[in-house]
Amino acid sequence: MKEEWIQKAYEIAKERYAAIGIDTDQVLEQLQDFHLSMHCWQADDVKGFEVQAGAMSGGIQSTGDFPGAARNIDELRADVLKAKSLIPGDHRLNLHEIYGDFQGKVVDRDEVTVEHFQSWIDWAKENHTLLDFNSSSFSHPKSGSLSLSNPDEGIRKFWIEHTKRCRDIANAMGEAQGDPCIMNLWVHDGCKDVSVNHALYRNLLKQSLDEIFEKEQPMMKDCIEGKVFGIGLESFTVGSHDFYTAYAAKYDKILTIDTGHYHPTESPADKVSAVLPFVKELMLHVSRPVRWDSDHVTIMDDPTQELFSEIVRAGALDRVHYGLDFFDGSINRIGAYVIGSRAAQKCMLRALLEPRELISKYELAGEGYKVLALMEEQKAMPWQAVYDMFCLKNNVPVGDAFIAEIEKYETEVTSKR
Ligand code: RNT
Ligand code: ZN
Repeated sequence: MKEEWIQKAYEIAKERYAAIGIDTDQVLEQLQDFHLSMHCWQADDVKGFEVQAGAMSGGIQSTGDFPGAARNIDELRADVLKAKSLIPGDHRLNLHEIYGDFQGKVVDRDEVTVEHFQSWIDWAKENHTLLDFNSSSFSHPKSGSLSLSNPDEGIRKFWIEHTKRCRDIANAMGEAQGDPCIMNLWVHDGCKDVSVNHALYRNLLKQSLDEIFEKEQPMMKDCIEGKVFGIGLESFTVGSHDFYTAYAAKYDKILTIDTGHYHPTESPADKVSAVLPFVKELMLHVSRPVRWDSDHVTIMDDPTQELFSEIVRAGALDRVHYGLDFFDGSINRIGAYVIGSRAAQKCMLRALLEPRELISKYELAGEGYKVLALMEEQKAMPWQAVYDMFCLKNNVPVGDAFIAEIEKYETEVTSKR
């Protein structure tokens, strides 16, 4: 697209937004300060680099076998950098423990140390990227149905040890980068069928968490993620949304909201203002559930828009961490990163461009139709011209021009794997 057109369209958009009290130049600055935490696991369908890796388990599943998945750490790093080069702005990288640099050695989950992540820390520094982290309780012979809530003390202790070590690693990453590393804890624990031991499992999970969080770790932050159910664990989830909301509120943890982890008609966006009076910060796992927690690539759909709008409306921009969590193995994976990340950004941009003050004034004055009218008008405002300008300013392809770049990378790199 011609630069001149982008400039012209932006100037017109700027005037249109100014007329409703929105300064687009200022919004562009805010968007520059909006950092996604890109999940490393879209590049290889959540496989990771453990030498002893087995089949995927733990209630999650990646479907599709599009050629070109990253097979090792170098390929994954190259893919992430390629994706980043097509996404405007600076973004963090979110690693799972199974993506350590194990150097061809079997390192069990209760043996992992920061040395297995030193090359990531160095890579991140070289590439001006901040790291986030996750403990990994799935896809392991000891995953079973229950990990941190397992009545078998040996198994429980194994996962407690793993998670404690992960916190040490996250803290070391935070120290190295001079910015707290956000570590997410999600365990799949649950029951396939009816059970009379819900309380037992939840008490055990609480005890395990208490032990895990005992150690002060100043350069990392803990977040905890619940869900409705996992595959093969359909009847009961130990770490439900209620469980973790209560835990986060009581023990001052970050609550993770994964957009695929609620009942189909439940609104993740509505959680934002409901929990913010009680928890200091939120972590998002932006995804797209299609009929179940399918983790399709994020698009600009209504639930995603509403989620970002609710954060901006709540004045909570600085209390939220913006993780992505989709993994589609059926399409070009770099394409998946770029589409999903850009969609999340566009939703944030539209949220920032909303004339909140004006709409709120009408709402508080009881002028309901004006509220509705303005909300409807926003849908057709020229936000796209503002996003194009953002891409131009950040030196990344504008509009669908990224397709050609991905095609080239596919021909030259991923199709040869
Ligand atoms: C699973 C959770 C969890 C994982 C990643 C891989 O339902 O959403 O966040 O997707 O940790
Ligand atoms: Zn998630």
